[in-house]
Amino acid sequence: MTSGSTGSAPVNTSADLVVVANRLPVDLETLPDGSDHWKRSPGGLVTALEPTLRAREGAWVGWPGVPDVDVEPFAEDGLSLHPVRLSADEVVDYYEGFSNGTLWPLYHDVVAAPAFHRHWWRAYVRVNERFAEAVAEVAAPGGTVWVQDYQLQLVPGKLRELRPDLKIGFFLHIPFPPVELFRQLPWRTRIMEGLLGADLVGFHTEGGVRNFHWLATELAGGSADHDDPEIVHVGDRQVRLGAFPISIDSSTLDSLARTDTVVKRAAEIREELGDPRRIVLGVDRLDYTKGIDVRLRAYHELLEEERIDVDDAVMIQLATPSRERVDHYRQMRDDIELSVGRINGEFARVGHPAVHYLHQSLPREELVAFYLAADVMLVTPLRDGMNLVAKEYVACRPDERGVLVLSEFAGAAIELTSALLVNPHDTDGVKEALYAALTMNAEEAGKRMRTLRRQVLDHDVDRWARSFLEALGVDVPDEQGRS
Ligand code: ADQ
Repeated sequence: MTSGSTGSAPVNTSADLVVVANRLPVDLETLPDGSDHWKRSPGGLVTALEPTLRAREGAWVGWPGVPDVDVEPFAEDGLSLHPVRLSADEVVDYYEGFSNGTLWPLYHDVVAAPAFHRHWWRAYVRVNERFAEAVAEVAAPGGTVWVQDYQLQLVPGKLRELRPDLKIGFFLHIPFPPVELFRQLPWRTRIMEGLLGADLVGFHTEGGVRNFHWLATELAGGSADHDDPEIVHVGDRQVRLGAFPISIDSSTLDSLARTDTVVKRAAEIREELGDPRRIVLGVDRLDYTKGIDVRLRAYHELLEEERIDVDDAVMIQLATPSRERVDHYRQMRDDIELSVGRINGEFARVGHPAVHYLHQSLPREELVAFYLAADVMLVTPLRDGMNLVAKEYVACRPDERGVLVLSEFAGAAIELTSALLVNPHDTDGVKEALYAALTMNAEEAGKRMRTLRRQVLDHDVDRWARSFLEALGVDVPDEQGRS
C-alpha cells in the first residue's frame, strides 16, 4: 500500500520489511543558499540491505541527523524513508549521553568510564518508544522488522507490545559486554527485557551470544533450552540467539583496487611521501576504543630505538572526525594530536614527517588507494565489535601484498587468523609485531594475504544480511531475484 510523499515516488506505508536504525541512510543537509537537500550516507549497512529492501518495497525508519526538524516520509531511490524527530535536548541526552556516554564505553570493556545519569536514561526510553511507534505505523500485518544497534535496545520490547503480529530481529554492531560489566548498568533488566522482545538477537561473535544467554536466564527471567544453547524461553515465546559476523562489499572493493585510476593513485601517494621503503597505515573513526594511541606509542619506540628511521618508513593515520561534542572524544583528539606533534618534533626532518595525520574523512576511491599503497596496516582497537577497516584492507589487496597487524580484541580477529594478531595492551608485543610486519619477506606476506582474502571474499556483507534474515525466517531472493 502506498501513499503520497514529498518526493516524486510513492511512499510505502505498509511495508513487509522494515529496517530501523538510529540514522536514516541519508542525511539532511542545508546548502549555503539555505535550501535543504538529502545526501546519501554510503554506509555498509545500506549497501547490504538495499537489494532486499528494494525487492520487498521495504522501509527504513531513522533520524535524519538534524535536531528539531519535522520531515514527512519520502521515497529515495526506491526506498521508503520514515524520519523520526529528535529535539536538540534528546540528541544531547539520548544520543550523545546514554548511547555514547553510557552504553558505548560500558559495552567496550569500560576502556573509558561510563557515566550513569537518570535523565539520560529517561530520554533513551522516550526516544526508543518513539522509534517503536514509528515502526508500528509502517510495518505491514505479519511483516518483519530488523532493529539495528545499541541506540535502540528497547525497541524490540516496545514494538512487541504494540504489534505482537510482527517478526522482530535485532542486531548489535558493537560487542555485547562481559556479564560483570553489564551488571553495572542500573537499568540492566529493562535493557534485557527490551532485547528479549525480539525473535532473533544477533551478535558478531559467539562470546556475545554466551554473555547474553547468561544474563537472559539469570537476570531477566528467561529459561535455557535443554537442547539448544542458542535458544532462550521467555514466557510462551522463544528467542533465538546467534553469531552473525558482519562483513563488507568485498568484490566491489576488490574491483575498485584493480582499476587503473586507483593503481595509479596508490603509486602517486608513495611518490608524494618521498618513496619510503615502507608505508604504515591506520584508518579509523577517531574513537578512544580504536587504540590509535597504542600504535603511535609502538611507532615512537621503534624510532627511539633506531630500529626504523624516517628515510625508511612513514606512518599515516587517517582519522574520521567523530562525536566531537562528547567529552571523552575531545580529550582523546587532543592527546593524539599531542603525540603526533611530539613524534614529529623529535624525529621528522624538513619535508619528511615521521607521522602524517589527517583528521578528515576521505572519498572511497582515495581510501582504497591508501589501502593499496600501505605495506603494513595497523588495526589495534582495545575492543571492537568487528572492525571493517581490517576487512577492507584485505579486500583492497588483489596484488596479495601487504601485512595486516590486528588486535585480538576486534571481532575480526576470529576470522582473520592469518593476520599478525596482537594484544593492544602489550606495547612491546605491538612493537614487535609491527617490526615483524615491516621486515616480513614477500613469500610469507603473500601466503598470509591469500588466506585472508579467501575468507573476506567468500564472506561478504550480502552473505551476512542473508544469513540473518534467513535465521529470522525471511525468504531472501538471490541476485537473479529467485527465492
Ligand atoms: P565503527 O566503529 O564505525 O563501526 P568500523 O567497522 O571500522 O568501525 O567501520 C569504520 C568505517 O569508516 C569503515 O568502513 C572505514 O572505511 C570508514 N572510515 C574510517 N576512517 C575513514 C576515513 N578517514 N575516511 C573515510 N572512511 C573512513 C561499528 C562497530 C564496528 C563494526 C561496525 C559494523 O564499532 O566494530 O565493525 O559498526 O558492524
